[in-house]
Amino acid sequence: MKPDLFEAPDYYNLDELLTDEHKLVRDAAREWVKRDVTPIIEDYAQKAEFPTQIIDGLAGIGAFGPYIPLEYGGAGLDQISYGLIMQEIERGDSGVRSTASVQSSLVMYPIFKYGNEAQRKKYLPKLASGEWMGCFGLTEPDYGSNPGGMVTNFKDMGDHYLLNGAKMWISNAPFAQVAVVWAKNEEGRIHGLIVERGMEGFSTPETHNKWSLRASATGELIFDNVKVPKENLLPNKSGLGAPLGCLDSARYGIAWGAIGAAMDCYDTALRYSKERIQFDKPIGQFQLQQKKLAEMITEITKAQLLAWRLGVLRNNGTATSAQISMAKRNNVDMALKIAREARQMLGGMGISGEFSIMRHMMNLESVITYEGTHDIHLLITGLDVTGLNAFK
Ligand code: TGC
Ligand code: FAD
Repeated sequence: MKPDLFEAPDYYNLDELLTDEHKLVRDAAREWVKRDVTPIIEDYAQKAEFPTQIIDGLAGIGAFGPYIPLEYGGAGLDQISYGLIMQEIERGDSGVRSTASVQSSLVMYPIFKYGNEAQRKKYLPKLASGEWMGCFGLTEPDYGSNPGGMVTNFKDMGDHYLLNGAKMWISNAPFAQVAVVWAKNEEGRIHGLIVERGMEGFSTPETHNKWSLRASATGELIFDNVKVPKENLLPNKSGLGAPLGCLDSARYGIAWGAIGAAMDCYDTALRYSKERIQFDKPIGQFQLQQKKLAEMITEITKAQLLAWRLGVLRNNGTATSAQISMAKRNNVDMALKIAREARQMLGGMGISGEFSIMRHMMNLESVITYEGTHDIHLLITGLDVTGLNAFK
């Protein structure tokens, strides 16, 4: 891996829209990624292993529960700071951002929002410090885009619940101590349950042979007559809207994160275009390469504006789920297209682990699929503007 010379593009002086706190938080995350993530991440991606040694650093930059109040161990920051942290982490690697997204928005958020005070006090501080890692089980082998059809279920046995079923494609599953699991009760109503490693009948086999998000651990969650204590049910919200509410928060973070991956690809291609000589000229002097770079910086700038405005709406508490879908869809697609173009600009070197581009490109194939596929988010926008539901 080459030295990390990353310089963040800010074509429209968007820093002027940020507060001093935003910039402080962003710069701390940027420095940490340069020091502790980019020097090692290619090796971990190559060997398909999550670098557990970065967990303390992620906690240190406030990546675990950035917007969770300080009294529960969170960083007590606003939504734009949260977005900027995700952007910087994904500049390093989407898989590392996945680990942070899941911990914050899919594990800490539901415990904070739908849990009771005892659950908040028991789990949130340990999750914020990284002492415990969490995962989120919604997707099942036969229910991905349509999670409402899930078959994982629990029965009331008087003094405990009995949980049966299986989840797949679960980020952090192989090492998580805590799983927030969505399952149906006997009336078919979806509830969240906190399942802990060590409960009898609960296992988390790892998913191997991924060509994407290789530095993130993915696995299954298997529940074979797991006895879950009654106090582990999240009491304050049920129905499909409960897990989908968590996804709103995670999808928002991804809209920012994707900008980080795109910025890294653009910055790498820009630098390469000035250094690589062909036909006695830097390749950046050829109009075809300039077109690619000009389009990349235009799309990054548009995505930055979209994410910033969405952050303002989130801070005001007025962002709709459909607005979040639009930003997730647009920004991930933008990043994936930039990664593909940037890879071509590096020629043969574009496929090498000497540079980050191919890794970003492969990672983004997962990012455009998880948290709602590109198609699903388009249909959410379609429903929002027409009032006509393509899912029913
Ligand atoms: P539908 O009938 O539309 O809605 C059911 C109930 O949910 C409410 N709702 C929402 N609530 C909060 N936030 C949202 N975004 C919401 N969207 C819908 C809705 O109002 C309704 O409430 P109520 O009270 O009337 O019951 O549901 P549907 O079955 O038609 O499905 C809609 C659809 C397709 C949009 C939804 O199911 C969907 O988003 N599917 C995509 C599934 C998905 O995103 N899975 C992600 C799994 S987690 C993951 O990928 C983590 S990767 C993490 C990482 O590594 O970073
Ligand atoms: P399907 O739902 O089977 O979709 C297949 C294709 O059909 C897609 O192109 C889709 O867009 C299309 N399609 C589906 N429905 C429609 C429709 N109505 N109209 C038009 N086209 C449609 N899940 C979790 O719960 N927790 C996690 O931590 C998690 N982490 C993940 C990590 C990775 C690396 C990956 C790859 C996935 C992860 N997921 C996780 C699962 C992810 O959310 C699902 O893969 C995703 O929601 C899509 O579901 P599916 O794979 O079953 O695809």
